[in-house]
Amino acid sequence: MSKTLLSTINSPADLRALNRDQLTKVAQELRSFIIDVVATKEGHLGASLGVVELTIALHYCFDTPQDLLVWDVGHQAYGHKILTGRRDSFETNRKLNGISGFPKRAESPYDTFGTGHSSTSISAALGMAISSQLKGNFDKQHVAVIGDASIASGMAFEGLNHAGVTKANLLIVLNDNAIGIDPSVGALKSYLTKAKIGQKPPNDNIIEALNFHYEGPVDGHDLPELLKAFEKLRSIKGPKLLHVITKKGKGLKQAEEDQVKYHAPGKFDKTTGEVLPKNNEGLPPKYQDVFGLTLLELAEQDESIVGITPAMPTGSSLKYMMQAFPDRAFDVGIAEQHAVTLAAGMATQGHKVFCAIYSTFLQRAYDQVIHDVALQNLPVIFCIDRAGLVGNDGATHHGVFDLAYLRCIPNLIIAAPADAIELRQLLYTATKNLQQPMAIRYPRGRGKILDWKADFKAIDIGKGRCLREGSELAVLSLGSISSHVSQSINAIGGKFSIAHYDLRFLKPLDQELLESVLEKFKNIITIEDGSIKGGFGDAVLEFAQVKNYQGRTYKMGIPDRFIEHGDTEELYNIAGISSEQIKEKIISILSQS
Ligand SMILES: Cc1ncc(C[n+]2csc(CCOP(=O)(O)OP(=O)(O)O)c2C)c(N)n1
Repeated sequence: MSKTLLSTINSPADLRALNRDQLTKVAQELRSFIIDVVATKEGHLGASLGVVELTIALHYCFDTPQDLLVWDVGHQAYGHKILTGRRDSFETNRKLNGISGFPKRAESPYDTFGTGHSSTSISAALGMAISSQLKGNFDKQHVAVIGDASIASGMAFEGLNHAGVTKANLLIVLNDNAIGIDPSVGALKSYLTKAKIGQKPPNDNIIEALNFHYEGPVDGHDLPELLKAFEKLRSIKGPKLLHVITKKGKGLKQAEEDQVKYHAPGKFDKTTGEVLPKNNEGLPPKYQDVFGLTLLELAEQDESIVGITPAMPTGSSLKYMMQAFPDRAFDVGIAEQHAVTLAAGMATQGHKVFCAIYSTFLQRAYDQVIHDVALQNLPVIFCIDRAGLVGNDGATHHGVFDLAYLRCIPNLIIAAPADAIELRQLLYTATKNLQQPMAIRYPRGRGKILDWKADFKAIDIGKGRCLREGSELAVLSLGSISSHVSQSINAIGGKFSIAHYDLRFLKPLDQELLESVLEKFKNIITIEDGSIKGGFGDAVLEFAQVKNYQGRTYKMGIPDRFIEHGDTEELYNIAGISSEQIKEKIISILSQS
C-alpha cells in the first residue's frame, strides 16, 4: 500500500511543504484517521470532523507555533493534535497517561492555551495579542477558533467588547455549525443563521458594530476558499472575525444526521458508522436520568416547578421536562452565570426553580450563587451533576471542588445523596416549603439501585443515617462514595467492628449524630469524593475540635493536586479513595490500635 500523506506529516512544517492540491487528500486522510481511532477508543467525534478543513487551512496559512492558535473548549482539536506531532499517540487520547482530550500547554507547544470549559479563547488570544504588542511584535498572529454556541456566552462577549477597542492583532474564527452539544439557542443564533455563504448577515452587522473587520461567511469545507480568506486576513491589522459555516460530523453520514448522538458516540463501527449496541438492559439508571425523570414527575404534580440548564439538556436529562413542558424548562445556552441569576429572578416570583448544572461548570457562576441566590436567601435548587471524578474528560471537568467552594456560603443547604433513591427523595424534599437555597450533588454514571422509583418521602434536612453499627471505628461518608465504603467494610468481613454513617448533608451537619459518634468511637475516618481541603472531612474535624474530641481522626478525599484523565476507577485509585484503599486504611488504623 502506498504511504499516506498524513503519515508523512509530523508537524505543521511538513504540512506547509505540501502543495495546495494535496491538501484535499490530507483532509480525507485526516478525517478517516479520526474516525478509525475514535470508533474504538471513544471520545468527541462530531466537532473534530466538522473542522478538518479549517484545521488544515489554519496550520497551512499561519506559522504555528510562532503564530498562536487557541481552540475554544478544545473538544474539536483532534485534527490539530494529529497534525502537530501527536498522530502516533492519538490512540492514547483520554486514556490514563495518554494525551489529553483537550489542548494542554504541558503537552505541546502548539497547544497555546489549556481549555475544556468554553468561551475562554477570545480573552486568552486577546491577552496574547496585547502582550505581543507590548513586546513590540506587531507581526505575530493570534487566532481564536470559537463555536457559535460558545461565542454566545458572557465571557466571549466580554472579550469581544474589549478587543473591539484595541489594535490587537487578533483573528477570531467563528465556527458556525448551529449546534453545541444540543442545538444552539438564543437570539444570536437566529441572527447568525440569517447569514448564508457569500452573503453577510443583513443590516447592521453586529460584529462590525463592535469595530471588528468581518469576513465571510465562507464554506468551512472548501479548502481553497479558506486559504484565500486566511491569506487576506493575515495582512489586515487589528481585530477581525472570519465567519465560517461548517457541518458538525462532516464526512460520516450518521454523525451529520444525528449530531447530538455523535457528539461523543462511544464505540461505533467505523465502516457503517453505526454506534455499537450497548446492552443497558437490567442496569441501574444513570443519576442524571433519576434527576430528569423525577423532576418530570414532580413537575407534573406541581406547576410552580421550573427547570433551567445552561446548554446541557441531553447531558443533564432536563430534556425530559423540556419535551413535556417546553414553557417551563429552559435551555439558556452556555451561560452558567445567567442560568443562576435567571433562577434567582424566578425564585423571587415564587417559582420552584431547579437549576441543573455540572459541578465543574458551576464554578463559573460562583458569584451568582453567593450574591444573587444565597445572600437573598432565595430557595433555588441547584442540581449539581457530574460531582466527583468524571473520568476521561480529565482535570478540566472533574467535579471535585464544589463541596469546598459551597460550604463557606451562608444560607445554603448542601446535600449529597448516597444512592438513586436518596436523590429522588431529596428532589422531592426540595419541593416542600423550601425556605432557602439548596444544592444537591450527584455523580456521573449509574448508581447501584435498579428499583429506584420509591414512593416520595421527605427527608429531614440536616439528618444523616447509620448504615451499619459497629464499635471500633466509624466511617463517615458523604454522597455516592458510600458504596465504596460499604464494599470495603464487607471485604474486611467480621475481623473488626466497623460502623458506617451516611451524613447526607454537608450543611447543616447532623450535629446530634456526630456528637454521638464522637462519644462512642476512638477512631473516625471521613471519606468524600471532593477535595480534601475544605470539604466534608474538614467540616467534621472543625466540629470535633469544638467538641474537644480526643480520639484519632483521618480524612480521605481528593488530594490537593489536579487529577488527570483516565477511567474513573483508575482515577479513584490515583486519588487514593478506591474501595481497596479505604479497606487498607481501615485495617492499618485498627491494626495499630
Ligand atoms: C463553561 C462550559 N459550559 C458547558 C460546556 C459543555 N460543552 C462542551 S462543548 C459544548 C458545545 C460547544 O458548542 P460550540 O461552541 O458551538 O462548538 P462546536 O461543538 O460546534 O465546535 C458544551 C455546551 C463547557 N465545555 N464549558
